[in-house]
Amino acid sequence: MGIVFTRLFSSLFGNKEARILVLGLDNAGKTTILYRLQMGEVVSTIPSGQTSIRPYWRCYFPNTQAIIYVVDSSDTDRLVVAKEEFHAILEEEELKGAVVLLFANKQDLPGALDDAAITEALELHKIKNRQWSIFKASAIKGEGLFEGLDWLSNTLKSGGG
Ligand SMILES: Nc1nc2c(ncn2[C@@H]2O[C@H](COP(=O)(O)OP(=O)(O)OP(=O)(O)O)[C@@H](O)[C@H]2O)c(=O)[nH]1
Ligand SMILES: [Mg+2]
Repeated sequence: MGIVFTRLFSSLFGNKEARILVLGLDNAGKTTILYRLQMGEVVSTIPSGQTSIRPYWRCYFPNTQAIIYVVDSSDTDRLVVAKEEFHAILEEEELKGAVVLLFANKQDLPGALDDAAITEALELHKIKNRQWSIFKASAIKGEGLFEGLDWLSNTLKSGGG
């Protein structure tokens, strides 16, 4: 699981700062998405695969308004792990108020599952008391990313997060 913390200063967010965590298994496409979006300033990046340092992530959790969770939709072998990591994040006390945007990334790859299939695999119907949405995306092609961010900015503007 890799994690990236970013602050967005953007007209999308009404020129207000939004504190956003970008999470997902290693290789999901987090860095590619942030690069594509030319997202503000990346505050801090923690490399993937270091489960031992996970407790230290918590210092980044306070005041997070939104979580962007990135899934490699073609990596069907690891969807169970992606699901478990996702639900563990939602359990974090300090992230209880955060809005969740999911990207079903790598839609350009053959065999990629669509948003409905990822919704099922990640058991998103179990999400309670939280605004969330999932978007198909291809970070490589630049598809679906702005649709997702648009939803996120509207949701934050209307008081979510
Ligand atoms: N085909 C395809 N490849 C993608 C897409 N998004 C990312 N990739 C590729 O997947 C690999 C991993 O992408 P990264 O953005 O580095 O993934 P990450 O989530 O930042 O990975 P870690 O930093 O290891 O946690 C790279 O080779 C990317 O080029 C996509 O939409 N389609
Ligand atoms: Mg990365």
